[in-house]
Amino acid sequence: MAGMGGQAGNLAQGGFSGAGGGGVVCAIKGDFDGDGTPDCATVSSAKQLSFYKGVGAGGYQATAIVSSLPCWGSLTLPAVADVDGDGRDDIVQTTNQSGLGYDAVLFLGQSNGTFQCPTSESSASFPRGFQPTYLSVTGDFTKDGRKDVFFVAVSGTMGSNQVQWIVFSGMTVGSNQLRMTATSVAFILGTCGAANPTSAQDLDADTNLDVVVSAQICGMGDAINTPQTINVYGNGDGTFHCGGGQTVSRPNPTQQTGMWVCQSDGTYAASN
Ligand SMILES: [Ca+2]
Ligand SMILES: [Ca+2]
Ligand SMILES: [Ca+2]
Repeated sequence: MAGMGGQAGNLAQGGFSGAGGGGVVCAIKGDFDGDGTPDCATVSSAKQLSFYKGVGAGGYQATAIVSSLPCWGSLTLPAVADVDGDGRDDIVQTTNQSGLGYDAVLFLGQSNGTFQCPTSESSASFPRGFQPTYLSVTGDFTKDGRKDVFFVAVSGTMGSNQVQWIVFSGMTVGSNQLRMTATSVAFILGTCGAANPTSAQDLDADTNLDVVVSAQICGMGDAINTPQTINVYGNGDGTFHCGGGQTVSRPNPTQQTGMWVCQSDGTYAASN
């Protein structure tokens, strides 16, 4: 570890972020080897994923176990969850490196601290023409006992930005493949709009996991309106419905004024 400089004990600092005077903060945290103690993963500029085994109390072994990641370039805001159900946390990362659209890639945590990389570039794809927004939340949205990853996807086309709720689910233990479930949402955010999930919880106590989304709708002159909270209610199979007559603002000026109003069938409809 020569050249790392200055750290004491068994706290690894190479590759960690947020060290500014208050101790180290792990960039990607999860129990990747399944021993019950949180571990840390980092990615180097050489496209190698490093695993720092957790030793408890927020510490990590200083010596990394390095995986070879021939199909990956970077990890940005990855989701961490045990999506294949083997008791070890995994990493789900979105990417557009195929050039054909946005994909999700699944890296399976292994008991020896390495990660199993997909043999093909993609584990699953977003609907063509749609791209994920920045954040994700995890939880068992399909009620099969395995955690899934929820994204908001937008079309990104000029003047519209249609919205879909996207869930990626694991297939079987040890499989790098994901199943994508999309729910089309009958409203748009406007060109400058944005939306991200902020938490997963059972909002309506029907045992199906729901999602709270924070959305910003385009206002006049492409100004961003005040963020609004959208409750996204799970159907237990990876799809979702709206509820409670909830309304979502329509962007100006392209869609005029008015709201999208949740109908009794769980879909939104425009109302002037
Ligand atoms: Ca661990
Ligand atoms: Ca796993
Ligand atoms: Ca699930």
